[in-house]
Amino acid sequence: MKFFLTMIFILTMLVPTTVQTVELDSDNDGLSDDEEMKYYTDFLNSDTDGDGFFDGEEVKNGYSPLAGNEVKMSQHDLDTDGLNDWVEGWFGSDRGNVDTDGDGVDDYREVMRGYSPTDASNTKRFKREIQIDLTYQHLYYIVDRKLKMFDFPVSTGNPWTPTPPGEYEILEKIPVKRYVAADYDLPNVKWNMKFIAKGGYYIHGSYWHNLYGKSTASHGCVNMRTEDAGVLYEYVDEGMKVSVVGKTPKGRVVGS
Ligand SMILES: [Ca+2]
Ligand SMILES: [Ca+2]
Ligand SMILES: [Ca+2]
Ligand SMILES: [Ca+2]
Repeated sequence: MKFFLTMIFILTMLVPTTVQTVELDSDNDGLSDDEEMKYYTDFLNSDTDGDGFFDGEEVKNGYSPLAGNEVKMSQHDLDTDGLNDWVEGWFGSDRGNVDTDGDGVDDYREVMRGYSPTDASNTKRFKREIQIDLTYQHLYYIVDRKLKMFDFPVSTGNPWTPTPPGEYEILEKIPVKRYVAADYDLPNVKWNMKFIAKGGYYIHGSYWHNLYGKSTASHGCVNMRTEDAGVLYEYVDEGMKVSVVGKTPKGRVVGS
């Protein structure tokens, strides 16, 4: 019996006791001291930016605790690396360091190319896709399924030569191309990204109109401002998914 009780005693000693961790919030503003480090706020000042709202309250409602009144996290970029403070939170990167994982590539560039900004081994990848919205005549560059990292106005195919809705992928990238048909000859067209083989449908820069985001304009290709196409071209890889959604406006103009 004595042996038995001793065994129970020893076993009881081996069971770990639950440790209650209380996160320290020195200035009692709703953000723990640890969290204040992540937001670069003052852990001894409940209202770091002095706009009348507590740091914790601002963060909870999506506002920047650093940038004064009415500035959202998504409108503030502490380290000016191109990823706003909200997106840095999404990826868990350091809001005050342009190269969180120290692999020599900026957080922004990593995210835009589908790499994790917090993983120097670069084994973790994020999905990227291009979505072309015929209804609104816009093109989105989407990272990690949800984040619209780019939103460019475009002009897709006219109602009589529409860009066909569907799921495609980038087949080829060509820096400069000449488009020739019976009724047009367009040389020096920059930043061409082929996405439908049959018929030769491309996303490309265009210099002969300024209807982007307002009206359709093409024989089926997706026209962009040349500078926008150049920015997109930099991050697009062959094999990247392209989805064409929505409906071509019946009367060319958005909303018609
Ligand atoms: Ca605090
Ligand atoms: Ca504040
Ligand atoms: Ca940033
Ligand atoms: Ca990096």
